Amino acid sequence: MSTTATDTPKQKSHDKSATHALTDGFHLIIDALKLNGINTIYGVPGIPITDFGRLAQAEGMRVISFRHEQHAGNAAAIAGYLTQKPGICLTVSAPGFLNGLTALANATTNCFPMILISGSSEREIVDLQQGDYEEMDQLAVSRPHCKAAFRVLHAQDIGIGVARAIRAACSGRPGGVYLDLPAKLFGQVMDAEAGRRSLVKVVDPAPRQLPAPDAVARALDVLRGARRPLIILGKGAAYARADEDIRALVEKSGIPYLPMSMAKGLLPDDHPLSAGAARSLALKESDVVMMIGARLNWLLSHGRGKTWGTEPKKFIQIDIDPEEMDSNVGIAAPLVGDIASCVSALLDGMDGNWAAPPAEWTGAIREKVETNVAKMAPKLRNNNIPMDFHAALGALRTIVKERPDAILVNEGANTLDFARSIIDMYQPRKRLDVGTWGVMGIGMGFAVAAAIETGKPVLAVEGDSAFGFSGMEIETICRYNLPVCVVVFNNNGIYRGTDVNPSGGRDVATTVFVKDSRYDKMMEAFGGVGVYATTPDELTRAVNEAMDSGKPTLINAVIDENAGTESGRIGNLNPQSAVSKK
Ligand code: ADP
Ligand code: TPW
Ligand code: MG
Repeated sequence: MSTTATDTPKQKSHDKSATHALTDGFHLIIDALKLNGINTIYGVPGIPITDFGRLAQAEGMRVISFRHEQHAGNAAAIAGYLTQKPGICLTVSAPGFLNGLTALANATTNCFPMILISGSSEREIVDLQQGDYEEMDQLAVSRPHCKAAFRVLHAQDIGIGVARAIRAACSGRPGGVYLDLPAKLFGQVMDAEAGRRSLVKVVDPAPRQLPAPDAVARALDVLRGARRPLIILGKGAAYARADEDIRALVEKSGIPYLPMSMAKGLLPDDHPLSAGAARSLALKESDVVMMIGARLNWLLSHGRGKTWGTEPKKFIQIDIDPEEMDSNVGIAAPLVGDIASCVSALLDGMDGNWAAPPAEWTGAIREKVETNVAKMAPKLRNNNIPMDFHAALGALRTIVKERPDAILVNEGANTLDFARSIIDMYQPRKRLDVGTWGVMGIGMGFAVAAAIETGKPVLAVEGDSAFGFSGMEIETICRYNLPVCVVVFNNNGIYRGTDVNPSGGRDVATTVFVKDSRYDKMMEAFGGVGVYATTPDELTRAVNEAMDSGKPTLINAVIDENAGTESGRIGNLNPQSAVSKK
């Protein structure tokens, strides 16, 4: 017996008149997800998955509908990061799938576990390219952008298909998985009991991977020989949830540490061993660097060049992916395994009389931190009108200190770079940002999922351009009445609001927006609270009110349009024309 995807299968699934109970593709997918502890779906409805969303909701799942699949995908990706379970994004075929694919690729790049589930056209039509409604060979398109891609053609394979997707997303280096579900699959019917038996509960989806004892010994040897050691914590370390052991490792070893952006708060940023405010010195002068869940990619200048000084360095690297070793520079002591096991093995190997690094080194870092913090302090208290980044972020810094369990979402160029260095974090996994790609558009998707998955208040600090990529999702935030406070740093454009068209022609410059836009009114349009803030005091009051009330709020913070610099702190990456002057 077969049905079309638009039939409502409700009557069928529990058909009392049949000789035996039946189930179908819709219910098997839902049951397979629930069996594996997955209870939330982020998506956008439409053919052929509209009924799937309805039925999932009817079966008690949380189904969060977005205005655009990319933001549903970003929500799923960060849900994966926050929970260690793959976040699910559900889309329609071809264009919906492609919209979600950007987020899937971003999840894979950032090592977040996520599954993109898209409805698709039947293979018979796709493979002959006969022009179906929203036809595309989605499985082939997805492959280069994710860790694994699977298609399920028969209802009895749904259990194993979902299990493979979960296993692939979570085990080893986490990442994005694509699951292709052709329209006809949803309506396929089978015996309910056989269906139940076909489901697979994934046992131990991310098995521990113990490091080899000789690799641990080698790492400890290199560390013992260091005179100016440094630990770099990455978002892999935050993801791994080995918070206490990582703190113990830092404190027992007495080694200064540098948190990558999303690892901020793994240890509180005001910890005496934090080298956060002495980053340049720490990278340049260190002689041994232990990377924990961080890659030597562009964010660390590939481990070479001016940033790293002239002294030769030895690297110890802890990572679950063996191929990460030697990807940019030679690794003296590769430690392959899961971070919890590796860190615990290192702790075990540090005997009682482990010597702290020379005071000369830790003292130099401490001194630099204190000098830089003192230098920054007055800038954070300035009362310039319009506000500059420092004044506005000085206000937000205090709020985050007072509300350490709030989640900070952050994107933009100057808005990102300044916020990252100014706003201290105090708890793990509280800072969510543009990640490995420096991608704009994660803002509202991350904010929605952070609120849904954690129940904590969310503060999204957004450049006005960055906000625009996902701005329509404030309707989603209002619809689900989420405790999200969005602060738009409105400097009238990308980097600055002051550029002029070099030709003198009628169009405005490529980086400027409508002057003095009122983003706060967008929020009001959907029933949320909109606030227009021009001073640090107004900003402080409005954010505190939003965080206390939990009401969806958008604060348009007016920022000096002259205050920013091109590309924030990575202007050096812009290629320059050799023949024309800007
Ligand atoms: P950051 O951007 O913060 O520097 P990256 O995303 O570059 O961090 O690096 C994260 C690294 O962490 C990846 O190489 C990934 O393989 C690794 N990783 C993720 N989870 C674990 C884990 N549980 N154990 C070990 N390594 C992990
Ligand atoms: C998907 C390029 C990097 S930062 C940025 C863009 C467009 C916006 C900066 O302006 P904003 O911040 O947000 O107003 P501020 O404070 O400096 O004024 N498309 C994607 N990703 C990236 N990174 C870009 C474009 C970019
Ligand atoms: Mg801007």
